Amino acid sequence: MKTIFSPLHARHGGQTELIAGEIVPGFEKPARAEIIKARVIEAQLGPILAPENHDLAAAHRVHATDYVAFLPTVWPRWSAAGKLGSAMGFAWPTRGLRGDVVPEAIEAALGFYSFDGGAGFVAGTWAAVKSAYDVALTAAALVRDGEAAAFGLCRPPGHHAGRAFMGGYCYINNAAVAAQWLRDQGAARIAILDVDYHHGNGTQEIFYARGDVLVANLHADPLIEYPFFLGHADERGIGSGEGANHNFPMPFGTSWGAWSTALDEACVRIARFAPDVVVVSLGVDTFEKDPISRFELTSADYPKIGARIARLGRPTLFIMEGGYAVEEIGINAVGVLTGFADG
Ligand code: FKS
Ligand code: ZN
Repeated sequence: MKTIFSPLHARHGGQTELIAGEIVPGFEKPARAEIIKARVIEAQLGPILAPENHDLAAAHRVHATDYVAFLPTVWPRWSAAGKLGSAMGFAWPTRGLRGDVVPEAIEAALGFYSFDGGAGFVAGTWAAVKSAYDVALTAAALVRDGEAAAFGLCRPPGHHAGRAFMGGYCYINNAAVAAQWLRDQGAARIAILDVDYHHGNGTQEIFYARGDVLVANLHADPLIEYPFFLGHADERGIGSGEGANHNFPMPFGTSWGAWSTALDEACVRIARFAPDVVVVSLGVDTFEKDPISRFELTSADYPKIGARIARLGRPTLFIMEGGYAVEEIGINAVGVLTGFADG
């Protein structure tokens, strides 16, 4: 399996986040992608290739025009306003406030285009976000051209980013961009299987009214876990998308037994949908030692995930999402891929 990787991801680094009232170094850090890349080499998964440069047309297919235009302007505007730390919003247009007027002040515009303060910008953030977009599209092109599978080693991740908002370490929804691009390249049906610990609220929102893109999400119950405001089992899609959204919320402490039962059920529904391509939002923050998550998967479980996905027998595009146990992130993420390749 080929991996697409860009060193530009590392331009997004040193950002901070707010956890339990304290400003801490971001968990979503450059070492994550570097360690996965090193493991791809060590495990001899296959060649590592640089992405091709793409214009933003494919981003406009899933994101709002004004939102896409906003992203590259954030850091220049923030630093021009004399602000020094990570750029992020701190006021959001919730119920009862105007959600239709974009404020002029950059910190307010950031709030307008976010659902939380979890997607901060530093000077190199846009360059990294754009590189992850290029990585996803270049990996998608390999699958379009007939590869059985490809790995887009995207960083930053994407599945919390919606049509017009960032959040949860995510800016552009790499998996959604790739899925829509594959549709535009002639695929009739795409299934997105999101195995990250957190619900992929952005992906769900983008495709919620669509019958041509099935979205299946395995995640911690939003009643008790981030992103909290989406991901319940009764969210099944609307209009022609009715029945094409599948959520599998699970309690803290979930380990392979219950998790794999949900994976099986998601795969049965995907097989019934008969997609031309399966896009996997690959998060490995389901790991027992993940510092911000509360599932109990072990390193031995990840190859079994890959093997189950391989049984679908469909061209498969893996897009990297979360995973914060940096020491084991390479073993776990690449474990899924070798499990797929051997499966
Ligand atoms: C609450 C802290 C919430 C935000 C967690 C973001 C998770 C991101 C992710 C992604 F794949 F996008 F990277 N922190 N105590 O893992 O879903
Ligand atoms: Zn996650």
